[in-house]
Amino acid sequence: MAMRWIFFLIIMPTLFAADKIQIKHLELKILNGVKNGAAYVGIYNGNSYAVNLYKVKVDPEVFDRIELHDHVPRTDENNTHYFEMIEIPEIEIAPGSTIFLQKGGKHLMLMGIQPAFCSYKKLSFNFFFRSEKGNFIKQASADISNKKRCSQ
Ligand SMILES: [Cu+2]
Repeated sequence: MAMRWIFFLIIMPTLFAADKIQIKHLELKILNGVKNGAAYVGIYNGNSYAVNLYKVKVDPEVFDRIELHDHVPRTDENNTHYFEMIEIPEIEIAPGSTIFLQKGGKHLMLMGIQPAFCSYKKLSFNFFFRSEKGNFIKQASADISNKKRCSQ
């Protein structure tokens, strides 16, 4: 009986944490003839504490890997301003707020699109979060039935 309660107390907080995360408008940008793609998404954190997205994996694995990216402003030797895309270790989402991973800002980079990409109509994305209440995973699916890339 005691064991059951210990199990309950350890597991339940992270289940609740996942329940209060909403993954919205997951959208892939995959162009013809390019090696990498991007994914845009809104993530709402309804918990009373911050959560950090630190990894995204796709099932089936049709990309070499998925990286978290940001655009940062830079200035070159001719004093020209430009944005550089860099990999970042994680993305924090404050309590009660939504973050939009989108073009020109933080985004998911789909590295190395494999030929197998064209064999599927749907992909399942697993978003890995850490928080003060433990780690958890949230899933969202992306419809990829409409792909110009694979039409020839
Ligand atoms: Cu990128």
